[in-house]
Amino acid sequence: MNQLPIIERAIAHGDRIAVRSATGTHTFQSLVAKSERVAALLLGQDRDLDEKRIAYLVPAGEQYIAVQWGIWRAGGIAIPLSQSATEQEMIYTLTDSQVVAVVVAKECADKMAFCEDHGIRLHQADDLPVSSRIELPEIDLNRRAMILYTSGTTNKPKGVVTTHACIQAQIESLIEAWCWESGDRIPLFLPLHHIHGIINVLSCALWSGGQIEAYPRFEMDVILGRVAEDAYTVFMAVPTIYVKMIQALEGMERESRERIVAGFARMRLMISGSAALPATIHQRWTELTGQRLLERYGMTEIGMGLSNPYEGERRPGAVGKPLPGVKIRLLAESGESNPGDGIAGEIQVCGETVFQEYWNRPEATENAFVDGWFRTGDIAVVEEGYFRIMGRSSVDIIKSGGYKLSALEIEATLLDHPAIDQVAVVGINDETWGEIVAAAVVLKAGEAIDLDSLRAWSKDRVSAYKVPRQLIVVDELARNAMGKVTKPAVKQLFEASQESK
Ligand code: MLC
Ligand code: AMP
Repeated sequence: MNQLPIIERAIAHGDRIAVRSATGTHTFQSLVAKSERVAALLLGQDRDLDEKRIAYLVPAGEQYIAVQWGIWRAGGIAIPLSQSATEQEMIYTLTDSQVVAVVVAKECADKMAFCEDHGIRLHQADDLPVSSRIELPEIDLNRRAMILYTSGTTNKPKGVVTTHACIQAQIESLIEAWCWESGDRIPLFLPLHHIHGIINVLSCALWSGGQIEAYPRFEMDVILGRVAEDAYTVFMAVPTIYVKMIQALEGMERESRERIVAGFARMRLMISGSAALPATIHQRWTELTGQRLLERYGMTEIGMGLSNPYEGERRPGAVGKPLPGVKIRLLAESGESNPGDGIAGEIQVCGETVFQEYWNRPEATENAFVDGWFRTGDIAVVEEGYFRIMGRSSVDIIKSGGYKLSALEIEATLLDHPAIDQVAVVGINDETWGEIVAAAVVLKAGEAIDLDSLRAWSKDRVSAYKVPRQLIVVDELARNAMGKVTKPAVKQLFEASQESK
């Protein structure tokens, strides 16, 4: 029978090692076999899941891959859940996507115990049927494969739907551009509910027959130790991780630093993306390791769009040119398409790598496109042939540690706080995190609040990276003529308070 291309390739990679993790080493063959057992578990007596949504909470490693592939092979849509999501956030994702079943690893089982109360079937990833030879459905590549939840300019995150064909196009574009090969070895420490970890690291490595070393989170000391042992040929991270590694290397005694730096220097490729890499960090990394970081630009809805070249100039502060198979235009405010060097416009994208739709939101999907081009909301210019990102058209989108956050979603949560009457959330610049979440609040009469108590209260309601890091209490929030809070004025409040410190 015809298999999905990712499975066909894994079968061909056979007994090569695909994953190293705390549970040992695992071959491609064993991943394929295990994914068949996951498919058998999910199918039960059915012949095809027919695009039913199956969510999963499984740490990075062979089990994660087997579950993702198993859902696909059974004909389901895979929805990876965030390890750091709160119960409220999980319930939102599961309800919005109308999930029918959740697959959970033993170590995450407690977090999903609430499923029973919501009528959602819970499967244990460690409890797979022994026999595996079942008839699996043939999967058309135009069927939906995955939904990733992403924040935007609306209050709640939206589900970004990609098909098997779209995922394949995203992977093949990167394999070509970055010259992935079967001898590659890469550490995987980014969260596996976002495109950076899932496509750029996990899927590209497995597609090419390379090897992943999986970590549940960014375990810097262990990973730097492995760098010194030449464990990796490729490295991909968000800018915050490069900042943290620079701080760690600078604080180290010389001998250890030199061993690690030599390991970095020998890698064939180091990439940064998901948020702007400050030119100063780009330069400092080169000074320390001799590596010229390759910065690229992407988005959940489009996969990767722009990239500095594998061969040739990797320009600090710029994100390069369109990747293979990706069509990009800049739409200037004047309505002119590709207005010419130095004139800003919105990045718009079309091609096979672009997502299909927002799950169950036809209106949002329609608004996201103009004449077939997806509107990213990111503003850029072209300078001497390279794109440079200037910022976003919405102040309500915050990028912190590589995570995209909606100021509106955080505001809606903070409004439930008993002391808060009005609130405005903004992202303010931060050397390590890119931006951090800052909240300006107007209190209800007679109430008081401080940052520590607000953080403690928020932690149970939103993921840790959405918790406010700065707080200002004001008598009123500056508003424009339409009565809307002016966020630039709120940002200025925080900037002024930082300067006065
Ligand atoms: C955590 N902390 C923060 C924070 N996150 N402080 C400010 N802002 C934030 N965003 C605090 C914690 O509360 C804690 O404080 C301390 O920092 C350490 O927390 P941690 O969770 O242990 O940090 P760490 O594990 O080092 O995580 C940092 C990170 C992680 C950078 C590894 O944030 C991460 O994995 N980010 C990647 C996200 C990603 O993959 N994005 C891609 C999206 S796809 P205390 O006081 O308790 O010590 C996309 C498209 C594309 O964007 O183009 O790729
Ligand atoms: P997400 O919605 O989480 O996929 O995040 C996508 C957003 O991350 C983009 O719309 C950009 O705003 C931002 N982004 C990704 N890569 C870069 C980069 N290299 N420079 C600046 N911003 C980036």
